[in-house]
This record gives sequence, C-alpha cells and structure tokens, in this order.
Amino acid sequence: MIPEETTREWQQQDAQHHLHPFSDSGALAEEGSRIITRAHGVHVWDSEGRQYLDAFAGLWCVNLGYGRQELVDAATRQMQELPYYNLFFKTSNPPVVALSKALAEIAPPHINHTFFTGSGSESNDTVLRMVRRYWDLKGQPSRKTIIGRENGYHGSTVAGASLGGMKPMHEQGDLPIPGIEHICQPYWYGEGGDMTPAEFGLHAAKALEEKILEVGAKNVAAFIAEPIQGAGGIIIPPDTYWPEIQRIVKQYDLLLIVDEVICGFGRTGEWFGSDYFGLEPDFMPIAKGLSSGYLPIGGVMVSDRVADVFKAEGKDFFHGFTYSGHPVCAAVALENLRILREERIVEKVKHETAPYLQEKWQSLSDHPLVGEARGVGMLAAIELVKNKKTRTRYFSEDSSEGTGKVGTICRDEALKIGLILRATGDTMLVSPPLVIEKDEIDELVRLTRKALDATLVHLS
Ligand code: PXG
Repeated sequence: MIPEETTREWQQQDAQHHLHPFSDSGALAEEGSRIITRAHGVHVWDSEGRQYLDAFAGLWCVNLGYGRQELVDAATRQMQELPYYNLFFKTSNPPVVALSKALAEIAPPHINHTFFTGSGSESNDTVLRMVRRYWDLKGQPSRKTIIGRENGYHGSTVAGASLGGMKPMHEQGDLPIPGIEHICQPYWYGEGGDMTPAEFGLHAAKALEEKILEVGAKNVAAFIAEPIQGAGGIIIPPDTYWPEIQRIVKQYDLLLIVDEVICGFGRTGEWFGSDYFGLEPDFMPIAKGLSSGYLPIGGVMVSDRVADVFKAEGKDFFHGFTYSGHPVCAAVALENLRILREERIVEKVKHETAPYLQEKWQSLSDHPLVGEARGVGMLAAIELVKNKKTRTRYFSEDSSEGTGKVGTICRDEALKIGLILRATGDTMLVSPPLVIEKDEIDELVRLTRKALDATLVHLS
C-alpha cells in the first residue's frame, strides 16, 4: 500500500519539475497527474490502488500485455553480456543481427532489410532522408516532395510532425517544413457527405493523383500513410481506397511509405497493416509493438528495390543514432517476436479474439450516443453524436465547448469506473493488448457502455 502522502509528494514534484508530452502543463500542475505504479496482463494500477483495464495498451504498444518475465530476462541477460555498443564503424551485435533476420522473415517477401532507430518519430525522420537520398542516387534529384494526409500522425519530431497532418501541431513551430504536401483523409463517417463509402474511397484516393499533377510528377518522391489512421481516430479507409492509391503510386513511380508504427506486429490480425490491405510498401516505419513497448526501439523496414540502390551506392549514408540497434532493446524485441510467433498470438487475434471484440463492439451501436461503431483486428472506435442520422455532434467546432467535449467527458467517466479509453475529438478509441481474453473483452465492452450511459447523463 502506498501512503497517501507519497502520492501527493509525487504529484507536487511532478508539477514542479516535469513538463508532460501533449499536455497543458499549467492545468495539469493544478490538477495533479495520475501516477501509474504497476501493471499486469491487461491491467494497470495507480498509486492510490485503483485498478484500470488498459484498453489502450499503454499508447497502442503493449501488444504482449504487461508483466512478461521473458522480456525482463532477455533484457537482464543482454545487459550483463553487452549493455551497449554502436553500429557505426563497421560493427554489429548478435541481437541486432538476429532481429534483422526475424523481421525479414515476418515482413512481406520483398522487404528484407531494417534500419534501426529509437522511436517511430525517428523512423519517419529516417524515411524522409532515405527517400530523398534514393532519388538522388537514381539521378532524379528533383523528386523531393513527400505527400502525406491531413489528420495523419507520423510522430512529433520536426520531420514526423511535418509528414503528419495534425493542424494543431503545425501551428506550433512553423510546420510543415518545405517539400511536404497533404491531401484529404479517407474518413467516410466524418467527411464522406452523401457519397457511399465506395465512392468516397475513390474520391479520397484520387486526391493523390490531383496533388501529383499539381506539384508535377517529376517533383514527387513518395506518398506516406498509415494503413489505418491511429491517433487521427482509427480511420479505416473504404475498400476502394488502397487499391486506387496503389495504382496511382505505381503509375507515377512514387515510393510508398506505409507507416506501421501502430498497425505492425499483429494489431490488424495480420503481421502488418500492409498484409491486411495487400500493399507493396517501399518503406515500413515500425516501433511500438516491435518491443511491446518494454524498451524504446523503432526502425525502417526497406524494400529490396530501395536497399539495392543504397547497397550499390559506394558511399556512406550519413545518418544514424547513438541508440540505433541498441543491443538490449534489440534483445527484448527479438524475444517479443519469439513469443508472438511461438504462442501464435497473431493467428489467435485473427481467428478468435478480434472477431469476438468486433462482434461485441458492434453491440454498442444501439446506444443513443453512438453514431458508428467500427473496427479491424484489435482496433475499434465509436463516434459520439447527437443525431445519428445527420451525424451531427453535440457541440460544433466553433462553439465555446468545441468538438471533443463529449469525448473528454466519456474518457473521464470511463476512468472513474476503471477503464482507460482514448478520446480523439468525439471519437472513442480502443487498442487493447493483443493477449486480451474473451472475458476481458466482455468487461471492456460492458464498462464502455457504462461510460456512455454516464456521458449521456451529463448531456441531458
Ligand atoms: N507513426 C505512427 C503511425 C504513430 O502512431 C508515431 C509514428 C511516432 O512514434 P513515437 O515512438 O515517436 O511516438 C506514432 C506514435 C495518441 C498517440 O495519443 C499516438 C502516438 C504517439 C503518442 C500519442 O494516440 N503514435
């Protein structure tokens, strides 16, 4: 039992000395942060002893759930053997070699190389540099522009935030940097208007072709997208979207960057989101589920088409991080992949637990607040609306409350009853650990309905 004074001390010190990511640090200092002290399976506990079902797997990352001793042991062994060495100056280390091979085994067949980083953001910074270097080496240096999407998320560093299409991020710090363009997102529920999902999917994909023609095909280097937008609100493109994007990318000879930071490592019920949609990426940025979040590690998986050009360069590629392929992180990622494979967790998600989650999740559709319930694999979302027919929100974007108010109420109500949900605007998101069992899914859906009921009380 942690004494009450300790929690207060932690909160005070946190308020005095810690600036939180994506937070209003002033308001948080007043309110006091929630101190999470331990976790097991799909649950976490705060310093006041409250238990929460973590329907968000930390931050879309704890795919194996909490408390896997094998991952702890892998880290301990590696720390004793070789806690650190770099990959520069013609060196490598055994865990990174084994991890590179294991990744090539699970990736689509044309992807056989990985460049390691420490996070998803670093992976997307790496992609930007690799894409431009690739076209230089191919003798087409004018191909510099990368096209991303509004409301896409590719990280928080300068390149990551620029490639992403989050307006509030762009407004802070003069982003995007030059050479990055954005097109509309395939968000049928929010932006599809009177079109059918199929029509809207094609319409949203055609925006890529229009942008290529506007910028000039000889100036466009690549297109970047998440298979399913995560932070943007679990936006699942209509079936017509990805085939048309793939056609356009091929026709104009662009490089395709499929950001697998969330969708990778089983989240969709396939190893990668690219497998789920049948995509042929040239680059797959990865992070999060690569180590189930136990240690920070990311990477860029690279197609043979690109790797061959880099290998034939005959010159150094001046890019890399102190912690590229950190041996302890690599050892934990390798053990994480071993468990995912040996326990056939991705297969279990695909055939058993994800269909169960999706079926139960759909049952929320009848709730008066729910305009749409959707999901794929271990990703699921609900849209909170006032009018299901017109898809109108409770508060418009320009009202004093703004969209997002209802989502925030719902998230706070969920916390009160021991459930961690993520709100993006008025869209509620879940992305639980892949190891969640059926009875825990029942609990997740039961608590979500309870949080919705409590939200409705606030609004009436
Ligand atoms: N790409 C995608 C698709 C992501 O979701 C990143 C890149 C960046 O990864 P790092 O490791 O640099 O954070 C992400 C990260 C949220 C939230 O609130 C989502 C992310 C990060 C922080 C918050 O949904 N995704």
